[in-house]
Amino acid sequence: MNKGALALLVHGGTENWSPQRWKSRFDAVCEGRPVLLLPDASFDPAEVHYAAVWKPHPGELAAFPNLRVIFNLGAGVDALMADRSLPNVPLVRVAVTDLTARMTEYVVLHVLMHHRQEPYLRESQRAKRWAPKSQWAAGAVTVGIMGLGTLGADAADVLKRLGFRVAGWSRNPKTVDGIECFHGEQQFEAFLQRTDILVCLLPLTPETRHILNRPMFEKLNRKSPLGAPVLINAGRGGLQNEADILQCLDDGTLGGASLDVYATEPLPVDSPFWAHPRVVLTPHNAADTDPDEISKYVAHQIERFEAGGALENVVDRNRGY
Ligand code: NDP
Ligand code: OXD
Repeated sequence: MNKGALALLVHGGTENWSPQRWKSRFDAVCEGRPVLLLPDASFDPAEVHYAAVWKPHPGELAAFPNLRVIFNLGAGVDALMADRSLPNVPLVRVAVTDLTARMTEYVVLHVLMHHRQEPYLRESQRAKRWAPKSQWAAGAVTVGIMGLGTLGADAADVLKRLGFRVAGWSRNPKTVDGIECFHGEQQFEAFLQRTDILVCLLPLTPETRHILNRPMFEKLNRKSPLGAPVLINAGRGGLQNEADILQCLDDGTLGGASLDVYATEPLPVDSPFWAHPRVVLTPHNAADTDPDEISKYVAHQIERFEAGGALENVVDRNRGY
């Protein structure tokens, strides 16, 4: 019997999201199953049982009448949730140790960069100025992580082991050894008040859109050795009010920001973020999804599903993540 086809829709545009690269990895792991790279493959839409997608265009997935499962090739599903015609089949997201480790690398790199005054030290190097400022210990700084899910929890654990005080904020109550846990709107302010470096690893949902804004930046702790609080956002651009971030950097409400995600991607060339002296900018590559790892992850999930097993990491469509 023919295996139901897997349609591959990848509209990322950057090197890691080269459609051909993903197609060759899926071909290698989907033995006996046709892998159709859209939009070019010629096929009967009724053959498609599975879709593996990154930023599909709204309406694209509704074209498959026999679709059984949608696999998002990343962790965040906001682009899919915005598609009103999204077929009502299970939507699986990425939650694997490879991606988690990559994000933890990014978070640790940027927390350390601000904690160890790297922007100042690089500036001193360029000016050939031998002028070290005194350095405080990690234990003098509280890192507050918004989103204590797959990614936030791992980053919190590693930061804790580096000696930082770590607080986390989630939707539901949590208990994590060595992490001060806060949840919900009621505990948001208490979480912000003790946070010196704010790391955002939230999903973008109607509840979290523009949550990173001036009134919340003003509640962050201003009495740490850093002088002014720092923002690190690797969640989604839609979480941040970009005009507020720029104004808060300029008036000292924020001392610095590491940004990986933006309201418009690619970031337009005329964005003030590119040249801002207190912004450390990366092009949405905090944690790439690796085609080798993720094609295997999807192929295993399909095999298990066809053998009657349960899918893992299915998105709760009511919550939006
Ligand atoms: P998870 O779903 O595992 O975790 C999400 C966390 O956010 C949970 O702790 C959840 O709370 C919390 N949360 C959600 N909504 C709210 C809310 N309204 N108030 C308070 N807390 C809330 O997601 P991941 O950790 O896997 O990924 C997080 C995000 O990171 C992705 O959605 C994606 O946008 C982004 N990402 C960015 C990448 C990049 O390269 N820049 C790469 C990969 C992901 P609770 O635990 O109570 O449910
Ligand atoms: C993701 C991403 O959501 O890379 O996985 O942004």
